[in-house]
Amino acid sequence: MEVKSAFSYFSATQEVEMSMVEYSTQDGIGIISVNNPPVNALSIGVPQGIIESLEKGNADPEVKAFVLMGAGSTFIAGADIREFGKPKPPGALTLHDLLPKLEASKKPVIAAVHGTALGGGLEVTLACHFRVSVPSAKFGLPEVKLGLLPGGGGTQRLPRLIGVENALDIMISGDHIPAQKAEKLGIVDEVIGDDLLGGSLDFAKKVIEEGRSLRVISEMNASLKADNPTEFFDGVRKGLAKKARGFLSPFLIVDCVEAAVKLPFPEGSARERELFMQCVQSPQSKALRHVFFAERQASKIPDVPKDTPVKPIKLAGVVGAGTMGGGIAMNFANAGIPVLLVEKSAEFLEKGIGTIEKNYANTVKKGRLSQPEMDKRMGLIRGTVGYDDLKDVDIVIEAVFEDMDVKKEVFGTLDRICKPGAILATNTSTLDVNKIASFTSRPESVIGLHFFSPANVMRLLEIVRGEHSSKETIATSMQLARTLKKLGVLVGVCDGFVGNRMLAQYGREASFLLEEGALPQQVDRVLYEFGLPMGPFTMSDMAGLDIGWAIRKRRAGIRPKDERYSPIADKICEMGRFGQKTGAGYYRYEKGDRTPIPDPEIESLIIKTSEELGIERRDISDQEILERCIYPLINEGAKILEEGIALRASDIDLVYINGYGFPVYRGGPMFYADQVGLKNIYESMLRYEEVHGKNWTPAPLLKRLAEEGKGFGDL
Ligand code: 3H9
Repeated sequence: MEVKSAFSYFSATQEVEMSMVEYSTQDGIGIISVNNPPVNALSIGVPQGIIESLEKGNADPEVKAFVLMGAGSTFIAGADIREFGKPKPPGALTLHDLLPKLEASKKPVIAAVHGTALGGGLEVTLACHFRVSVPSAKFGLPEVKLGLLPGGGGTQRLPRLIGVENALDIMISGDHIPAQKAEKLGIVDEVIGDDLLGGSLDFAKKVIEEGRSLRVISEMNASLKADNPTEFFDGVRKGLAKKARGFLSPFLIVDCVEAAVKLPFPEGSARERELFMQCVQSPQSKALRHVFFAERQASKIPDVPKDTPVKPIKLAGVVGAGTMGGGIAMNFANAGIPVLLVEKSAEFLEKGIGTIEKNYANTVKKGRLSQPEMDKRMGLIRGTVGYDDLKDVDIVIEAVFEDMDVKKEVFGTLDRICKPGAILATNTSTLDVNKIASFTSRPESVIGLHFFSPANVMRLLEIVRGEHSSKETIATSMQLARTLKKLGVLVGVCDGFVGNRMLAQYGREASFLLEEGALPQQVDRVLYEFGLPMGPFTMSDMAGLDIGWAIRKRRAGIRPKDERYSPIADKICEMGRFGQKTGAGYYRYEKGDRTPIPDPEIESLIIKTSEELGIERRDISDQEILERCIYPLINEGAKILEEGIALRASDIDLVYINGYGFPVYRGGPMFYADQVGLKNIYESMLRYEEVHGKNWTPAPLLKRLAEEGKGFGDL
């Protein structure tokens, strides 16, 4: 393929020439190739490059059609997310300049997709007259995941092409659609073979030879007919109310599609642009864009370079077939990796495997897994009593009782039995990984892999780096997280690591609020309205109060005498109320129903406790509840950062969003703190410190940043 010309974009500051769009011709077809690695985003310069190529081809009588494609590994993966909110250089042409030019081309434009056509990338294809793709291509409008809506005509063109309901599904879910489904829906005209260029040139020749008329989607209105659009869209909004609670953009997507149905294309498009701007400027979109980049950043470990050797994991072992162990084993089976599940007795093993089977069967019942797939996964899990079979595993994850003596025995045995180089991981959520490593002769192979319950569902994996964990062990664990479709975040050793250490602060203040005048339902309501799936007391009832009680009893002897301690949870446990599983905890529950019902008995218990403690109950504002619960998280996060337990503030955000339900649209506690302003938080903390003492002493890092007028994002 002869490259005849290249569009060049000169960066004013860097004086660097970049060929972002290449134009060439072959057999009378103009080939426009976007070359903007890594994902061919529509950065400044790309729309202009495509426009100039179109103009060149339209002026060339030899050229009869165009193929628009991506160079490298993908088609266009959307707008350049880094450019949102930044000023455009004067005169820079945008997607909005490009799209009408594509549609208006007198010569057919065929989008040829490989990799992913996402967001603005898919919107570019919708302005082309035809779309073809290789079988492995994927399509989607994932803007919603960034707190945005498809702002390049997607909300107006996609419903015209595939109908309102299908288009809404794609835009509201943000899911990637495989080529075959895209063809069935009518997004793709033809799935060509694996030869992207050859196949798309053949398709273009067919279009020319058959004299096919150009399909201009903005002029196709047939799919938009609806009997009672107002009722239909209200129904969609109602359906979203719970699913998308707290989110802005899914509802604005519905508004845009309603505009597509009710207004002519130009007016619908104007509405889309207006609502897109509202999204881009919203704190939610800023937060979600922060999370997008945070997730990519988390995989980068400064002292573990990308080329660190990674051990292949072909066979895994899990010690302990309880709830956690079983869930962890399912992760391996789901990823197609055979796994040995070890228990100390046949009875425990049978019970554990039975639970796994039941879990899979439920998923099959819900239609989310096929029976043959379930059988395949069950076939990958082999139960065994005793440790001998673990001699061949590449990694073993211990998920036994949280007791150092038990861990000592298990790790001593694993050290003896497992082959050299095998990774010995612990799923501990509370114990010292360095101490556990010291029970082996190979501390370099020991690491913490802290899964969250239910382990087969929760996306977070805290990867706890021990003092001696080798780079290879860390790199392999990070890679394993990706294989298991988890979000791996590297943390250091301390009590509770990142997540549970922060949670402890949150739970502590919530219980003090009860003593001072609040009731569980008030605290829970405030945090629910903030965006958490549930407040701390509903959460405790769900998780079970007995586990925390046992830990508190164990630690009673070592608790400092001057530390404020709330006895309310202990008193509730003493009544035999362990939460949902006993039908009562902070709330009461009707049989077979998980709805928490405020209980006068608990109310009296709380009021009586305040009396006993000599605390005069007062009205506590929602704002105080929010600050008292969230600011300690932030303060602890600052300490965690300072101690180097987390590599970056955004890692802490990911832990708290993915492990503890912090609303993703608030970007995590540290991002949220920057939005509130560290100075404001610091000053509030000082006020609370005056009343409540040293629990509220601001972390030195928080103090420094507040005084310097900076945020965690500036670190
Ligand atoms: C949009 O299009 C709005 C329009 O409707 C309207 C406009 C008016 N921009 O994920 P990876 C970077 S909104 C800038 O590790 P993978 C990413 O940060 C957009 N950068 O690779 C990373 O950088 P680094 C709608 C981007 O192979 C590198 O590329 N589109 C963008 O696992 C590799 O990324 C989307 O939301 C971008 N658009 O997955 C798609 N995309 O190396 C977002 C990626 O410095 N992107 N980067 O860490 C994705 O979903 C995945 O990146 C993709 C590749 C599936 C494409």
